[in-house]
Amino acid sequence: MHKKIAFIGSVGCGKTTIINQLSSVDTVNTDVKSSVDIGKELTTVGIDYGHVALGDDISLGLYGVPGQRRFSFIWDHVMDGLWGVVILVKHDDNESLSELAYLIEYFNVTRTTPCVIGISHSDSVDDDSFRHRVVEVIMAMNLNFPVYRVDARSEQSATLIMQSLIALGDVG
Ligand SMILES: Nc1nc2c(ncn2[C@@H]2O[C@H](COP(=O)(O)OP(=O)(O)O)[C@@H](O)[C@H]2O)c(=O)[nH]1
Ligand SMILES: [Mg+2]
Repeated sequence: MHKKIAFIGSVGCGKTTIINQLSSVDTVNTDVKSSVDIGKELTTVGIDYGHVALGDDISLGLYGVPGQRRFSFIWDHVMDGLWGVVILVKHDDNESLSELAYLIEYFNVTRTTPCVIGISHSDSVDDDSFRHRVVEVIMAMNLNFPVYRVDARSEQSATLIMQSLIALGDVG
């Protein structure tokens, strides 16, 4: 059984990083130099793809999609047959927070969708107030998902996200 998981979130929130961290095969990345200033040199124009095997019969396909709305035609491809969603929000980034509701709606995330939210770039932060703001956004949409502070570069965070998602989806 192959399950498709989308990694979504605004530019620079760590989608490419966490997929590289998780994937058991070499990932496919399509980062190129951005033509507009987005605060970092490389941006993903296509999708990132990674893969995780769970035992013999379940595999997870990890699809990272570009954060910018002008690439939403790629989101439509990834949405087809989607099983779960990981949303990354960059810590203390209001733009990233304001994209959250839009992405949840666009990707048709409902109460029954396995979904986990990670707040990235929060590794040196000791304050939970931004996380509470994220929780408020999803509760206002009548949704309730785990919201963790993560470091997308760390194996521990990546594993936490995937294990939560798998538990929510009751896989295995
Ligand atoms: N400190 C820190 N850096 C991160 C974290 N997540 C990503 N980064 C760094 O932020 C940059 C952008 O990450 P990237 O994965 O390309 O973001 P994407 O646009 O969502 O694919 C890279 O230099 C990452 O190493 C995090 O949780 N903490
Ligand atoms: Mg990327």
